Amino acid sequence: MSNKADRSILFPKSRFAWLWENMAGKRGLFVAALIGTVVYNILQLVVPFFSGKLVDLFLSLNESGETLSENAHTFYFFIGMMVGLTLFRVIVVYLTCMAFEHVSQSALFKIRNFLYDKIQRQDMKFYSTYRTGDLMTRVTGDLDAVRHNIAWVIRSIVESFTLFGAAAVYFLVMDWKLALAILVISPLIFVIIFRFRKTVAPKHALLREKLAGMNTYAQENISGNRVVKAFAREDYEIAKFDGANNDYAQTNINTQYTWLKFYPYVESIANLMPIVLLVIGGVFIINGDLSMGEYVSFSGLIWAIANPMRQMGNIMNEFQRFNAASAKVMEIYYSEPEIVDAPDAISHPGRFDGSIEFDHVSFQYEDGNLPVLKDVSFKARPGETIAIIGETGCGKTSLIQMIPRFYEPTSGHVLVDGVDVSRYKLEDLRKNIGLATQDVLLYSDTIEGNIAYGVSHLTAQEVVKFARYSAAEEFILKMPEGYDTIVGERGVGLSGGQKQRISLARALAIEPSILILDDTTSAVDMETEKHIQHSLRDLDFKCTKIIIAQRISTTKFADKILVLKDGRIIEEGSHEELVAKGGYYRDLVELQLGESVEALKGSVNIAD
Ligand code: DUT
Ligand code: MG
Repeated sequence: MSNKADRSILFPKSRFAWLWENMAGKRGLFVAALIGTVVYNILQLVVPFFSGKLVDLFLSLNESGETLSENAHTFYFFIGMMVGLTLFRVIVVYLTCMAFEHVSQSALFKIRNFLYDKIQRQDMKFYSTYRTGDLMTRVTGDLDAVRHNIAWVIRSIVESFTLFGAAAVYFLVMDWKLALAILVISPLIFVIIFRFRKTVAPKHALLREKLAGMNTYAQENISGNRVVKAFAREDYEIAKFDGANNDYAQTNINTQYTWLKFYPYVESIANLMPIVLLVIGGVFIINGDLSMGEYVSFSGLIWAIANPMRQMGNIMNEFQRFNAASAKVMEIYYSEPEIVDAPDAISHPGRFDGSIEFDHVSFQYEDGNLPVLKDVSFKARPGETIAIIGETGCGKTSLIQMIPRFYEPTSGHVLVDGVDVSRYKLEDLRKNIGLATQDVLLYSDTIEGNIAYGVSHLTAQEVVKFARYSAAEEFILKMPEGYDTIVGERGVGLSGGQKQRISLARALAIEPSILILDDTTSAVDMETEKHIQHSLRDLDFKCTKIIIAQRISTTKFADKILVLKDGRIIEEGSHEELVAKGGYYRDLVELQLGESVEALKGSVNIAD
């Protein structure tokens, strides 16, 4: 919480400078809309002005004994002005509304695209920091509060100040003594509004957190629906969401009620004005200091002083909502991924040879308190297959994530083709690495589209080739529409092993110089796995393979096996060497193959 507050201080621009920046291209229109707002609010004063003139005209007729028809042109002039200017005002109001809407939508569009771009380009740390529901809130609700600020809040502020200012000037010009008597009350409003702002600001910040929390619940539940169903926890989840929803509603009510505490004071002050006018204005008329017409103008305009004051609470409320929301949006807007291209990054558009070296690599997650990798060193020559094995949580996934530079070592270096990976352009490096992750995610697309994800120009024959490599062809052809079958959100409709095979085909399809498979065959049967092993050895492109596996049948054929324990390499060598050595790996072989060590020794021909 505190570091987020710190971050808001670090924004390189103020909120309004930021809005202005994002109005680029529409700034002229925005300024025109602001001027329009000033104009139509000044015009609001015109009708009461001419009513006053009319009243004075009638009264002067009474006194001079002239008839209205003798003064018809003045009468029609006043009426004509009132009608004409009112029509003009309506047109200006219409155009300004359109302009504000246009500018705000355009800024919204711009910021939203920018944010999406930003989010796409973030590093792994970002994704483990921000919850999906929270990010979704930022690009939807928060952004709408920002838009609302342009379309309504800024406009209302200008409107209120113009009305108030114009009315005040008009009053002062007409009769400064009466004007002062009325206006002297208004500064009180600012004291109240200021206190209101202090009370309501933290409530809006809280409200915004509650909204994000509720969205996170909803998002997690909807994407995790299968777990909910499996554990028959629907009622529990519904209750949990109800709780969050209720909490949000209560906070919302509480925030809205805040104004109610201040409202009576503001309303009393606003209502005091007509009374002052009545009393003091009456005295002025009696003394002959004020004409009846002027009195009518005054009373016809008293709302122009009182309403902006009443409106202040609303505006302040919305402004605080904007404040809370814009801080959230700007936090993402100005966030920078830590893992980026070095200023003098090496361009390497072609293939890599594929040699990999870990040079005393240690690593710890920023939010973790224990090192995950400790002094890991090994080498893979181009085209070699390295298998990594080790108990769950020992750091296998963390290790391979250093190669495409998803994370950076806390100390030590990861080298590809003899160059530290941090020296390459990220895109060049990653384009050369085919990765099938442990947690398979398929897009809502056809099977063909999923396989060709990394290479959009892949031909149908090539898609089939890679599906064959990954032993996926057989089941794909059995699907209702073969390669054109749409696999649903997160691959619903496919078995775990089927998803893994599509993910393997997707990784192979980019013909990477380095192929990384993180437990990719864990869910396929032995027979299928054998097929995959076979094709991996006979790929028609050269490729270094790093294979994380739990099965001896997978690791057996590797050029080198690394046994990882608690982030350290405890054994390293070929299958035969490790079996002969007798350690963790041999125990594992025994466990999995159920053979005696003696028999094993015989089968692999290792002389003691
Ligand atoms: N860890 C974190 N933060 C993360 C990911 C992992 O602190 O974002 C911790 C959990 C674990 C250690 O790092 O204690 C190693 O995790 P890793 O995922 O590398 O383990 P693994 O060997 O891949 O385990 P598994 O076989 O279960 O996939
Ligand atoms: Mg893992």
